Amino acid sequence: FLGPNLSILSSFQIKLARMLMEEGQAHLFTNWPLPGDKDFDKLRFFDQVAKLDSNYPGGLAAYIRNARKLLADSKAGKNPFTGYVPSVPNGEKLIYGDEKFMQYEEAGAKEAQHSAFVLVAGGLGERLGYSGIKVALPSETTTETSYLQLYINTILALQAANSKGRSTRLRPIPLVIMTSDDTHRHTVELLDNNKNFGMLPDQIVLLKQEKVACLSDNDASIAMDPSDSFLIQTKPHGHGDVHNVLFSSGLLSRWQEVGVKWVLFFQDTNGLLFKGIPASLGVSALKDLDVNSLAVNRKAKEAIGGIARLTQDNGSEMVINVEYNQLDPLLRATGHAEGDVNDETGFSPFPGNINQLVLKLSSYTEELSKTNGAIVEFVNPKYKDASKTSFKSSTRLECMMQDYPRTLNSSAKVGFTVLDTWLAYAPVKNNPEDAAKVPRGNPLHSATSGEMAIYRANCMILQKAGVNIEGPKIEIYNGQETEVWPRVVWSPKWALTFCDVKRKVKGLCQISQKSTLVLDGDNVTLENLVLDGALFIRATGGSQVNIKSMRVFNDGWKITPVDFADKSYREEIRMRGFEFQRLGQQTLFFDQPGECCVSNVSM
Ligand code: UPG
Repeated sequence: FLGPNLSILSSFQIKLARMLMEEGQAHLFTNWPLPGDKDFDKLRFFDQVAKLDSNYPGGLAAYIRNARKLLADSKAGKNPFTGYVPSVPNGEKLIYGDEKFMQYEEAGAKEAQHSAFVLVAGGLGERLGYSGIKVALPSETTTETSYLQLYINTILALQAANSKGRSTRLRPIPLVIMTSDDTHRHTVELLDNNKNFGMLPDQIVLLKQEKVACLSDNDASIAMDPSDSFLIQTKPHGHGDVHNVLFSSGLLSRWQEVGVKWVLFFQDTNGLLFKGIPASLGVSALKDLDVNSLAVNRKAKEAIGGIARLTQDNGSEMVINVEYNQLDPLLRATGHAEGDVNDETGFSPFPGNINQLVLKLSSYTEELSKTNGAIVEFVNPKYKDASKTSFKSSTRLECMMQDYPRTLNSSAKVGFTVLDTWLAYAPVKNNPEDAAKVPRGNPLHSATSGEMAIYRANCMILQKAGVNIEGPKIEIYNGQETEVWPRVVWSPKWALTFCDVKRKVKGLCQISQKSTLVLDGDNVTLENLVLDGALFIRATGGSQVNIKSMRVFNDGWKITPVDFADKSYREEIRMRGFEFQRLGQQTLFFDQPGECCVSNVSM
């Protein structure tokens, strides 16, 4: 079939060509020019085939076969959950700040030292439409801490908390970031320009996911790029790639050797994510779970997956995420005529998957060794018509990281932990225009709501610790109605758990609505602080600061609206619809070791 072209190919390339022929891909070679003509392009083609082959568990042949099967199922109208009946599963529901919560937090904060963290950050964030990478966005604009910096600061703070009082240095907690062609270079630059935000160079590993071949028909014929007849068209395979890239990197076995027990997966923009992690890790550890998915209450039909128990006729069952577009039809098809609806609590009975997973490393490694890093995939072709014989545009296989438990056998301990939404989940996914259209009462998931959620969570935590906080104002930014609480931000060094907060806030503290409070440093305690304005406290270099009976009054940082369309503002500000006007502030900076008490001061 390649005729005289065989002479320009290596034996490996000939093997790849044979494989493609055997897998029904002869169309790729029709009209290949004679040797001497476009030889460089032909080799370029085989380089790409070799890459696609090596990046997929089982190689390109396995990809084509899996695609053919999934395309046939899709044509026949079989969904992955055909034959399963959904019901509401039992999981651990935590109430922030109660005894049980604090026990789990204490256990989890310690377990963090035996964990590895994995951030999936290969997504383009098309719905958000931000021109940069999402992890570089400020999580809030009071301190301008980016998401990546916040995540790294928190992991370092967990490490520091575990090292306290020990004579030997503990092993650095590893962080893996999965990038893609769309995000890799910018992620490297962000880390380089900021000296890894304080992490050691070998503490962070970047693993890049690769795209997969596009398919043009139900026979899984590989599609060529319309603008380059020697380039296979490719598209992202989804965040589920994280399991394959981790498995192939060899990191899992290295982690096991050095005593890592848990792997925590998380996503690119959730400023609250680490607030629920210690307690959830505690749940995994104390219940010895193989899989623990973090979840929040979810409005029916909200665009986050629902966690459901799925039972088959033969009694076998699994607890798994069912994507929001599948849950409603599945319920309707199994006797729930109304589909996914809110119950008397005002939420769907199926908790919302926030895609933060805690996996037990030993069983995770064992399972991926069986599958060679592969997890369950799906295909979602857009058909031209009801005959389902041709597609509007090429398709490809996809996979989602939360589908990992689908191949586990029934003896695996798969659970989930439900946390309060205000505490644990505020992603930034929607652009201002789309967020403004979200029906009232449903989460906006915009840069505006993502930032305001951080202030709200911190205020609510302080309230639970006994601080008197003036309630929020309702304001509209970028057409989105939002609760504006006092802008309270603390660095992870100041507090990682509710216990930390309770230890550091004493007496009668009061914070007015117009206030901004930023706390940075692991040894700052507040006692009888009255704040009506902006106050920044930073303690470094071993200083131990006790603020006692301090009253701070100034004009503070005023929030002023910014129009999304006003290009005179930078994008990060425009997209949230407000900025701070710094009218007045008090800054206290301590950098000398030893105790320092600020008492009976009014400023
Ligand atoms: N991502 C990758 N590679 C990809 C695609 C995405 O790394 O090929 C990353 C992305 O950067 C982000 C994460 O994966 O960090 C999730 O992507 P996103 O587009 O935000 O996810 P959704 O499609 O909104 O949904 C996921 C889960 C869903 C869950 C929701 C919670 O599929 O079940 O409810 O996240 O935020």
